[in-house]
Amino acid sequence: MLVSYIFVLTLFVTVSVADDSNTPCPATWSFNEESKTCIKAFNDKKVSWKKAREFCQSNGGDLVVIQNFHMNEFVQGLLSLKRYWIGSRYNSNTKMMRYLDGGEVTPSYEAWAPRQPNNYRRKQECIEIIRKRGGLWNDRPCSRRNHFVCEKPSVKKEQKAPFNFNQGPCDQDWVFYKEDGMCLLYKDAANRASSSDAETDCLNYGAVLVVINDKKKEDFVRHLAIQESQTSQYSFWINVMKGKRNDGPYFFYWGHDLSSKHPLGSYRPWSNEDLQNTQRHQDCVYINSDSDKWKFDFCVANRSYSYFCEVNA
Ligand SMILES: [Ca+2]
Repeated sequence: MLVSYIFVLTLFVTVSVADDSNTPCPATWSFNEESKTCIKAFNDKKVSWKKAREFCQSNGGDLVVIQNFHMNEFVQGLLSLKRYWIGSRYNSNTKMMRYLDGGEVTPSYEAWAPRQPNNYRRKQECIEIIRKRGGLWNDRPCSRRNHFVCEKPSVKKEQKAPFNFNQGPCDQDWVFYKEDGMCLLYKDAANRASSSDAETDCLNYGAVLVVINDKKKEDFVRHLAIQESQTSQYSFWINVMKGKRNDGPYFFYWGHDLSSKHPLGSYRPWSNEDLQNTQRHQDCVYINSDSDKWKFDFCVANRSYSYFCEVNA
């Protein structure tokens, strides 16, 4: 009886915590309940359909694919200007919709404005949503410039589940990583800095940039970044440096102090294409949120990422 009571209580608390969490989208993106994705209308640039798509992809998503009436209403509600590219194309000859994955199908949902799609001058294949026409669609030449609507995956709740982040013996705002007895401080996107400045900032706490010596710690830190930043775009510096002695081969070591030269452990999931480009003077290392790889970048200059400081508990 006691056991089941505890179970129910635990379940209740877990659900409450999940419901209390913020939207699973970055601050300026809107969560769509039906698609379970984050959606944003970009108002500050007008570009071709292809360029719009590239921009969305560089933000970890793609142009929005509107699947049904409710989603179309939702997207329309995000618009403040006249015309926006969306992520489907339409072939007026075959009456087929081409989606972003390249598949052509008879559309299951369409919201054409009156007398559209008209494939005017036979050059209109991309689809725009028009705010003043109640969110109805028009086919338009892909090379024309429009504002656009991007969509990207939400931060999945289950990504947060495996770890229990708590302060432990650490100071306020720091999170305890029990496995190696470290306290971690997250410096979010608002505090992004070059690797050198990040290192200096950590030194002010008597700390260093976070050391990632195995997959478990990397997972912990990634999930902490996702939770704290509320985004799936969370690249951050780690405490790895690339060095070179005279004309010798490149080597990698912990810490920014070349004299310390603690060699790296065996866990070093480099991006292969990066390893082949070690001549680029990109001597600092960050964890890229778009892949599970470590990548190189310049230590100074204007390369800014989030970062974690860490110090012994
Ligand atoms: Ca048209």
